[in-house]
Amino acid sequence: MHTKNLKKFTVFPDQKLSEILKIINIVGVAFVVEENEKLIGIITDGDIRRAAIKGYSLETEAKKVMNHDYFYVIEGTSDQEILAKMPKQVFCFPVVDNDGRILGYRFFTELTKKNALITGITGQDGAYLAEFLLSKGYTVYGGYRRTSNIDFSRLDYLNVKDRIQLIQLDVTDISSVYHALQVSSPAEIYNLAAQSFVETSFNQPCLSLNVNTLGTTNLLAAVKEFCPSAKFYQASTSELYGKVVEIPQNENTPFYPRSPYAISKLAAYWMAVNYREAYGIYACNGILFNHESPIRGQEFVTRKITMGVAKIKLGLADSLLLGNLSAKRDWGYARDFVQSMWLMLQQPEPEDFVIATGISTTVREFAQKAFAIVGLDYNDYVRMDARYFRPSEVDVLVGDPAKAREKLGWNPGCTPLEKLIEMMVLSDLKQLESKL
Ligand code: NAP
Ligand code: F7E
Repeated sequence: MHTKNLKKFTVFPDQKLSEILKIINIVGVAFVVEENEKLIGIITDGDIRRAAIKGYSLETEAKKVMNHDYFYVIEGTSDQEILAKMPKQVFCFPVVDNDGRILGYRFFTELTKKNALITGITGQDGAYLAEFLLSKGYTVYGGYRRTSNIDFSRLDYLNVKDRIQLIQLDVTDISSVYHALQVSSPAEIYNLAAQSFVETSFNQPCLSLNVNTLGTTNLLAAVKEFCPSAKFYQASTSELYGKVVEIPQNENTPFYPRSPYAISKLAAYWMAVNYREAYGIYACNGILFNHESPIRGQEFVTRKITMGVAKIKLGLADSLLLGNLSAKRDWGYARDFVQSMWLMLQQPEPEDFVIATGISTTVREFAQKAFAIVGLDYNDYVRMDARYFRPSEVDVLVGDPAKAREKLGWNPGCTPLEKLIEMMVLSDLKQLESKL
């Protein structure tokens, strides 16, 4: 189509829609011009459909159904140019060729789509964070490691597995770290990979240090070399406070780690701080207190209890063996907590944040509440077993989330503990019943 032919497709804003439609039916577009023939916008068959959906009558004049701000782009315009030219956020806009033919439509979200890399995608937080980032429009890359029995059950549980780009990644293998960064070119990296079970860290301290400390260092070193502008989230932990020196614990509370796990995470914490201070990497530590869910690992005390309750209720077990019932933890819901990870990476400057509910509960009370949900008394079933006591215990943890509330707008009271326990018990009952 030559430029002079375009005149055939020009209309005035006040022209009758029936006339405009005749033109649009030919090439799918009409050019809206002023009296002096200066182009002021285009109107497309898509606009007409949108107008109809919005409930306008088909008699509406062109200007009422024209694409917002008359915005369209010529094929080949770069995303940066489009964003710079865009008068305001336009949900959907047409792409035309030089002859004015509509080639298709693009969506604003495509222009701003970001890639995120999550290490430890198969874990509890990996699954919930993937779900959350997908809902925000991210392209999510998830690092998983080859084991003899790869388990994607949490991703399946949340129905996200098929929407994630899975990459083989063991954080202790620097070549796989390089590869993952290259493939995903992430704007944001969430380092959740860890040997995360405190008890195991007493038996496998070297492995815990290798994965948790060296793994984090591998990632930070690779970020510095290959994607220094990527934002980095480090999964730090309330275990850093260990033998606590003050109650509640905040971002300024001194650390006193009490297990190889906590020590490995403390070094990783400082690695993140050091890469921030030394190289200007946007690295944040999320100092998260315990957070649980129906997909929590069954070795952790909360899920061990809720699964135990479900088994006892269904006659599949007659007792539950636990260790230190007096330990106190600040327990929250993982789905609420992962949102704070993202919020940390949206701040103007990288900082560290405590994420907690501010309420501490004993293991005993947790068990009492869980048994009560199915009408049982925990005293009749819970037995103490020395095997589950730790060589050095963390007696009490309770976090002060004031900074996160104020700076991130994160709400610590999202899901009450009673609700969380009920959710976990009911989910475990359902899971077991489906196998009976
Ligand atoms: P999780 O369920 O134990 O998940 C840990 C993830 O790390 C799994 O996907 C695991 O993969 C992966 N992983 C282990 N070793 C790896 C390696 N060498 N390379 C790559 N991936 C590896 O832990 P979570 O509860 O989701 O916690 C997520 C992170 O937050 C962890 O770093 C944890 O230490 C930290 N954190 C958790 C809490 C909490 O209460 N949940 C609180 C504070 C901090 P496999 O499936 O292959 O084992
Ligand atoms: O223990 C006591 C145990 O293993 C909680 C990890 O996500 O949160 C988690 O670490 C408490 C401890 O979690 C049993 O002695 C009693 O005092 O559920 P847990 P954790 O050690 O607090 C932190 C924040 C993390 O960062 C970690 O990655 O419960 N307890 N009896 C027991 N614990 C277990 N596991 N099993 C028992 O039978």
